[in-house]
Amino acid sequence: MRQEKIVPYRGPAGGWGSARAVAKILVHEKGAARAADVLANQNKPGGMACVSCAWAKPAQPHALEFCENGAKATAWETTGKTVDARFFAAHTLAELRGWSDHALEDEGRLTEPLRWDPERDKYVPVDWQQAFAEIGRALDELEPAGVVFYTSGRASLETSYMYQLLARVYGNNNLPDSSNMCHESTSIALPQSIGVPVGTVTLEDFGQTDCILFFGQNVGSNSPRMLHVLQAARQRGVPIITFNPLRERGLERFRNPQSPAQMATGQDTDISVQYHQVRAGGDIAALAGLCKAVLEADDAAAQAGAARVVDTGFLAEHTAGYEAYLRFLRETGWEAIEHRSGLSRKALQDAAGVYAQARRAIGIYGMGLTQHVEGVANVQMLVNLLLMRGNIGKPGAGVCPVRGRSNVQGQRTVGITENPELAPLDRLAELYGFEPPRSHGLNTVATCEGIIAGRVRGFVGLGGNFARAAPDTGALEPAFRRLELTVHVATKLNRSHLLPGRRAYLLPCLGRSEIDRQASGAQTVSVEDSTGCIHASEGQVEPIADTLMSEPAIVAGLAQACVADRADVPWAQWAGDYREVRAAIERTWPTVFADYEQRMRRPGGFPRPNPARERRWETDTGRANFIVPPRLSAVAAGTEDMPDVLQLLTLRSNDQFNTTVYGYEDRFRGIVGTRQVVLLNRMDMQRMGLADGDEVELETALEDGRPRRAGGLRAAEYDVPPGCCAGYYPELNVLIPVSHHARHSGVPAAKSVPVRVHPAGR
Ligand SMILES: Nc1nc2c(c(=O)[nH]1)N[C@H]1C(S)=C(S)[C@@H](COP(=O)(O)OP(=O)(O)OC[C@H]3O[C@@H](n4cnc5c(=O)[nH]c(N)nc54)[C@H](O)[C@@H]3O)O[C@H]1N2
Ligand SMILES: Nc1nc2c(c(=O)[nH]1)N[C@H]1C(S)=C(S)[C@@H](COP(=O)(O)OP(=O)(O)OC[C@H]3O[C@@H](n4cnc5c(=O)[nH]c(N)nc54)[C@H](O)[C@@H]3O)O[C@H]1N2
Ligand SMILES: [Mo]
Repeated sequence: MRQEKIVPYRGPAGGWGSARAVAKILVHEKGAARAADVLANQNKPGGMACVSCAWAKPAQPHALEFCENGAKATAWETTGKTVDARFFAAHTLAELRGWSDHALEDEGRLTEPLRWDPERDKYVPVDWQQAFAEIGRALDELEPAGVVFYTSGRASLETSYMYQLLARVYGNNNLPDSSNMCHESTSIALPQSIGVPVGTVTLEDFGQTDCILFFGQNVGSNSPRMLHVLQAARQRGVPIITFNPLRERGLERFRNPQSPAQMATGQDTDISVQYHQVRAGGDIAALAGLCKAVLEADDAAAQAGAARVVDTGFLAEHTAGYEAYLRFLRETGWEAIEHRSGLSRKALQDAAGVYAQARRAIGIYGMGLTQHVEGVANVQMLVNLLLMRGNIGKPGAGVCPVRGRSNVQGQRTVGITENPELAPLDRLAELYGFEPPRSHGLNTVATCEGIIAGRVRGFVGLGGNFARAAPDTGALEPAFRRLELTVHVATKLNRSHLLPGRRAYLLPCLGRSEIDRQASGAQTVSVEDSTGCIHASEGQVEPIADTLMSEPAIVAGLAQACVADRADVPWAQWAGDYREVRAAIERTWPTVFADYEQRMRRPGGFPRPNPARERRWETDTGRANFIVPPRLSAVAAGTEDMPDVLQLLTLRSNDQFNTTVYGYEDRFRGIVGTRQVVLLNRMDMQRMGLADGDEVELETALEDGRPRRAGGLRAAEYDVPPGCCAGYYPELNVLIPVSHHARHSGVPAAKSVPVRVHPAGR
């Protein structure tokens, strides 16, 4: 039994706790030497681009350019532990389905290609070529419209390019990806507002900014290397203002583990100068309040004949829709703003006052904005605030979505999308002599619906843990088992692999940390970071088993087995030399990838073109658009004011990477030994007659005829705003209906799930 403990953590982010956590996982994974070889060059030229988060890799790296969680991710991948045929001979899938996410992956790296034997309910070894041939035949028998090709945002640009081409030659645009559960709200919101699908901030901007606004991103756990630029900004006196329902430690205080002085003296850097505990889904209102306060200050300045607070020159020359937006601000009362945001007028005016004094400001955000029913409007409201003072397209300013998986942004750049309008289909037709499908494909939500309804018959997954990361896992898991074909390419065993279709294959691949030798020698791959810079990445250690194949080789193997004669694609040649794939990518997008092979090796990589940075607006109006939000709340309409309903936000701990649970120490939140918790406000607990430690059950408060419940949870009093509660992802995904997702982007609304809390047994 693990010891469970929930006590407030008083230390900083970073510090000795961070150093100890790294040491602990290196020992646990029995691969410390392998990990050390990778870590020495992690995120540096000639090294490996970290497989954890997508934060920028600086041209001048620190001596150790990795963080606690980057080290964990590397140790996880370079582990000395392996699972082979013996393991699978000993366990049925039914038995393994009873294991925890942690226990499954903790067995170590997958080493042999496997096929499910339905008679014995076990995975048995299969020869690689045999597996490809069988999968090829199975795909051939299925209707292309009913097969999906999922990717999790880790696969390289080279693999992703080959994979989208495989899907399109096979005959569909069914390319759901992890981005559909993540920053898709960004990819929909930003093109409408500023004409680019990505952020406009680079690392240099952090050195020139005067103010940083932080919305719903947990930097201390999810992008810790970013703490270095934040610390440097704080040391220059730059104010950081945070909006987050939880008081996340990385946003409060940081002790740099790489600074001997800070470590020895125990001196921390305060990160946020103001911390506003906005209600879950309250950001549209909070941002409306900030904009309204800026407008009121501007009105006063205009009346007094003083310098204006808004950037009138920028507004006139570069924006559209400002008049309508002003009307919206004037019509929206402070009372509604306070009620919906949970923040006082005074608090919002204080924050706006700091913002209004800064000449250059950056707006950073993460899942706290994107994963709501009005996630797209959330992002557009942040842009509205920035536009009022001309904070887009000048040094030291801009919008900064912090992407999740290490190449999730890049996958879209090379054609992983279900939207045919975003893919260069004509160019693909011309280059490879086939007729690409023109109809819209399935995104993640449509894939879930299709699997549950039985319309989707085949699932091919390039990485990830779809059945666990997606919403409505209670309905999705049994539906997965009714599929005709499931194929997973993976490094470690996870729950999705235990839900076999009638025919099921599990194909083990090399990790990015491993040396990838092909016909032309050791290969390099490339990835795009959160700031739009494209970098080379090289494997550093010998593969854990010589039976593994690389992801490009597996994609080529699948393609040759089922679509070889349908297009003029040199699959085998590409798998033998990834420079050829890069040349093909460059031919497909000559401007973005000009001189790809040389430029990706430059320290800091090379930036993709970003017109908004230069104030060229590729929008419908040719200008940056102010967009009025449809409502003042981002949560599901009608659930805002239901008396017994709380808005549940699902969280990552500091000891997990998405569905990969490294351990049970959410150190910065002081939650140890358990993930089965619901964090509740003291007032809500009193109202419901709950005591700290009581066992409770959560029930989804959206009616569609299907009850959704999660039990065995421990109620814990915690500093969350009244009306909100929090618990862990993926355990609570059973509570999220597939239909509960962001409008326009389809991102599951995992940060505001309306729930009721029931004491156990009631
Ligand atoms: N170590 C580690 N690193 C990771 C990951 C990981 O799991 N582990 N995952 C990677 C991936 S794929 C992603 S997408 C990113 C995710 O990184 P983040 O974007 O940080 O995502 P989360 O941790 O889900 O939640 C973000 C924060 O949003 C806050 N929040 C919740 N609801 C609201 C709201 O309504 N308004 C506001 N303002 N804030 C809110 C939460 O309290 C939390 O602090 O991290 C990446 N990096
Ligand atoms: N409730 C709730 N749900 C969420 C979220 C949330 O905040 N709340 N967050 C969403 C977000 S932001 C995301 S990005 C998704 C994540 O969804 P996914 O990307 O699908 O899930 P991961 O847990 O990141 O996938 C882990 C698996 O990837 C495989 N893997 C690891 N490395 C490699 C590799 O190099 N190659 C291959 N082929 N496989 C590899 C391993 O087998 C491992 O088990 O979840 C989403 N779901
Ligand atoms: Mo993500």
